Amino acid sequence: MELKHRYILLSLFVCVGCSHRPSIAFGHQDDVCYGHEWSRLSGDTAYRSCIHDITGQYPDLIGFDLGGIELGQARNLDSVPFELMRQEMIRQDNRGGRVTLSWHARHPMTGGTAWDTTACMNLALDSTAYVYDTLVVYITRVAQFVAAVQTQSPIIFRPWHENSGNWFWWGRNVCSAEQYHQLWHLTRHIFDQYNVQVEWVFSPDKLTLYEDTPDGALREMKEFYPGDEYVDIIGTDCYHFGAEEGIDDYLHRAHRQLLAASQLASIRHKRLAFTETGNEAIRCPHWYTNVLLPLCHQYPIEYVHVWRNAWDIETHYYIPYSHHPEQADFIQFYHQL
Ligand code: BMA
Repeated sequence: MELKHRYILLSLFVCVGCSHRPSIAFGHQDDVCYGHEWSRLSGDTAYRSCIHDITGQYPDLIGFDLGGIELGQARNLDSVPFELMRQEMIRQDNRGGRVTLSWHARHPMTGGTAWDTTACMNLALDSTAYVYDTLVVYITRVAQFVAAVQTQSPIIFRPWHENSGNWFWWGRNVCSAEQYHQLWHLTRHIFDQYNVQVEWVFSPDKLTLYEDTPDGALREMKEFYPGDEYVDIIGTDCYHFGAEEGIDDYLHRAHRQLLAASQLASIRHKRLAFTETGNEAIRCPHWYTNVLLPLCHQYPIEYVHVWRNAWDIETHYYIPYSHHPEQADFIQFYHQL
């Protein structure tokens, strides 16, 4: 079936092809690379899309992750070949869809993964230290990759995400607000050198540094916000853990974070998005229509993005696959979003 899509243009989603799709775009990570129990990663499988499998439409937005490109690897941390990623970015753009890139970057000091929080940022950001050169090389490789992909719509680039958590080496426990700003400024500086035009997204996760009030959440958002000239879209990442018993906790965090993000976006005249969410294995029945849909309709978000359907981890999926019990609920959500 032909693509019905929407895309962001001058801060607005413009409806193309008379889609009956609603006004918030829906994104899915690695959507056309693999899905639950299938993959195109070895290069010999027919074209396929998780979203298309269940809706008959290609996704408005596809997310890819650059983790591994900084080392010059041919595949990312989830085995997606960068050449396949490049081709799919172009194909998505040609369909009129949008692309968002995240980056689970390796640690420039320890050589560990993005989740290595053993060292803090002092040396990485000290331009006289050798690790600074490593960080510059890492960012340069990302800039070169993005520069080489010529798209009509700008790529939505979401670096240094979930910084308010304590799980990444750019996270709050090992990277101060000042260092976090420096990291963004360096990234932007290198992108500018290569004349890479992207839409920059700032997307913290939980906001627990200050008191559990709207003011506390906004204060933390503001403190780590890299600055108006570095950001186009303000968003947040927030996951629902478990089944029904997790609803209250999820809604509490999601409202807290989306409210802070929307307030900051409004103050700074930026766009708003729900940059990552999901309920792994959709353990909560009717999660899409009962939990996510009302949430999305309460904030002026441009898009909502959910994580990947892994081909090799039985329970690591975020949208239903064909004949999954939640398929009908998802389709209803998809058309009402
Ligand atoms: C995580 C999981 C991991 C994956 C990483 C980067 O949330 O999906 O399996 O390696 O994202 O995509």
